[in-house]
Amino acid sequence: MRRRTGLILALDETDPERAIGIAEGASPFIDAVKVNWPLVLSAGPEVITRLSEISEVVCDFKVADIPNTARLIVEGAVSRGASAVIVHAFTGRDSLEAAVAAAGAAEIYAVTEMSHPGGAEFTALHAEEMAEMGAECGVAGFIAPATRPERIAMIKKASGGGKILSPGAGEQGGSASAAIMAGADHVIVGRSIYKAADPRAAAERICGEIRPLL
Ligand code: NUP
Repeated sequence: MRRRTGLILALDETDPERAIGIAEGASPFIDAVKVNWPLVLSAGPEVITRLSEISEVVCDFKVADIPNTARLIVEGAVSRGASAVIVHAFTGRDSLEAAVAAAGAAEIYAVTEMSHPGGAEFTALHAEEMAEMGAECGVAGFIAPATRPERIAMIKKASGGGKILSPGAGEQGGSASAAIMAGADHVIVGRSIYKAADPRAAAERICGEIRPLL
């Protein structure tokens, strides 16, 4: 994924036409749109292709499955136009390797620990090992929490400098600029943009906040 603005829009808006409109308005200020199950379940997987005509698309499917199923999901996302797919690292080396092989020229990002408080309960205890293992499997990078910026620095270091996409700024309490300063390459922001009265202006404001820090 190219870094131009440092901002990824998490498009969890479930009205398909509204979602497309928000992506179009925000497109000058974002590096990619991230789609998750809420939008894909309401709009159908074709929304991936439609959005890929506006911006790069990251499919946040948090794949957590056996290698064969991981391969099928990644192939389905990439064939519809995704530039990147998010998988869980806790599934282990064989599933990660299958995802990376299935992605071809697209990128795989692995979740080591999630940004919500529950993310610190179990997965954070093994995040460092998962980052080392993910780097050995050839993932492009990791998802690390803007709610705990010190963990961004730790995951980046443990992975040997892998790219970091960081959710948790805004509604979850984290700060986009603190995440970038801790080593995130891109911040992922959802509700603070798509629920704003003027989503385009919200994207422009966050972009203006982080761009000077890149
Ligand atoms: O650890 C994670 N935290 C997180 O919030 C991993 C994620 N993929 N996400 C996703 O990022 C979450 O599912 C949502 O799509 C987005 C954050 O949205 P918001 O809290 O900015 O609205």
